[in-house]
Amino acid sequence: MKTEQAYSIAKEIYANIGVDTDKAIEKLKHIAISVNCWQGDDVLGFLFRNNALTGGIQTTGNYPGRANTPEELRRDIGFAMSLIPGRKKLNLHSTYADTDEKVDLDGIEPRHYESWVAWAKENELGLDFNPTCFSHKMADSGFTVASADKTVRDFWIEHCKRSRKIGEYFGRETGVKCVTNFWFPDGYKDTPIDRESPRIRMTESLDAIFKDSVDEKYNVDAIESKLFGIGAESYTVGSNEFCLGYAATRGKLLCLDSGHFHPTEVISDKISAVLLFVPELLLHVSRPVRWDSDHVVCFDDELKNIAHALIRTGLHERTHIGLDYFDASINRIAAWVIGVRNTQKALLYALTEPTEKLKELELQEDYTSRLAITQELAGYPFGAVWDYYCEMMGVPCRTDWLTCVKEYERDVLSKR
Ligand code: RNT
Ligand code: ZN
Repeated sequence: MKTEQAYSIAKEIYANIGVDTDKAIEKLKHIAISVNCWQGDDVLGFLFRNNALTGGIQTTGNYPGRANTPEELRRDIGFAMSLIPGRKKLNLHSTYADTDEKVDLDGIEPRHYESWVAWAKENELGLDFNPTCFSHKMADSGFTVASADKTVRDFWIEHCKRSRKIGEYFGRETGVKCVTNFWFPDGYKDTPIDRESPRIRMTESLDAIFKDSVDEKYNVDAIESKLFGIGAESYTVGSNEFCLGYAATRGKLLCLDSGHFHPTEVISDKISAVLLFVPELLLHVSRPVRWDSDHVVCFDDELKNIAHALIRTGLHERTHIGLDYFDASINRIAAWVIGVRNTQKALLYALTEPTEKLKELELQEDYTSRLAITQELAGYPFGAVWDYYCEMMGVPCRTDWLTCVKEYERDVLSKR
């Protein structure tokens, strides 16, 4: 059956429960997803190509075809994006600077990212940014801005200050506000005696980083929390409570990474709680498997719950959705396409729910109907709406994109 025919039947089925699928599609079109550049080269970046990945994060696998230069990475991301419908942003780490100059992290400037800005403009993309407080000799002690060593702290403060300026430059140039996200790996492998001093130092460093004002029209800052890292199992300075408290008292965005929470703790329930206290939220959508393993985002229950938490009460309007994973065991382009398309699918799934009706039932304490309807909805022809959306946006339907990725692997990746 033709995609359009299937859609018109699906549209009618949804109309019967008061859901306008055309409207759902129209909304989805405008929700941007920020694509993690680091999936393309296993978080190596270009400034210090030979540095090992540190900071308690890890890429596993050695699938062939990794991008080795900014040009290769742009080509790969551009190709992946051609298979993904709707609005996108590109999320860069500072180490992805594209320059021949020998520059360290405390010396980065907007000009080192000019090629990315030109490329973003050409492709009508917004840009997001991240200081890179890991994979560097100044982070080898396991501490950056919370270090007891002032020289170390000052180095990272300078790096972070410059990162915000680069974010501001991105926003001004692209016309799309940049979110600069601050994540610090600081922590101890074994149980510390003093859990307070590093947190005091991190607070002071953050205040120093944010002292200069940056035009909020162009750049906003987010703070990302974490529970533990590899080699930092016992104590992480930037815990959830620390970051939430900091963001709430300083008017910063909070970044919730779905990979960072205890296996029985999920972020979908945190969204409505924290947005009462911080102005906006940044998500790092990921998939933890037993630890913060950064598996490719799947269309699973938690992803659907995250989408529901955003869409049902309109909180997506105060949330920036970014992805954060790095899987080197499968085709890296497929990894991008699968993760972004799944995220969009989950949003569409939430957009095709008769939410108002369900809210009413909830207030009437008709929990039987609430459960019955949500369970029946799982069997609705949602796939037909998604396929129709892909077709109208001019990107491949269903698994057709995989054929394109296989061709690209044969013609481009396998020759690297
Ligand atoms: C690490 C954080 C952080 C990184 C990226 C590369 O635990 O999730 O966001 O994954 O910045
Ligand atoms: Zn993250």
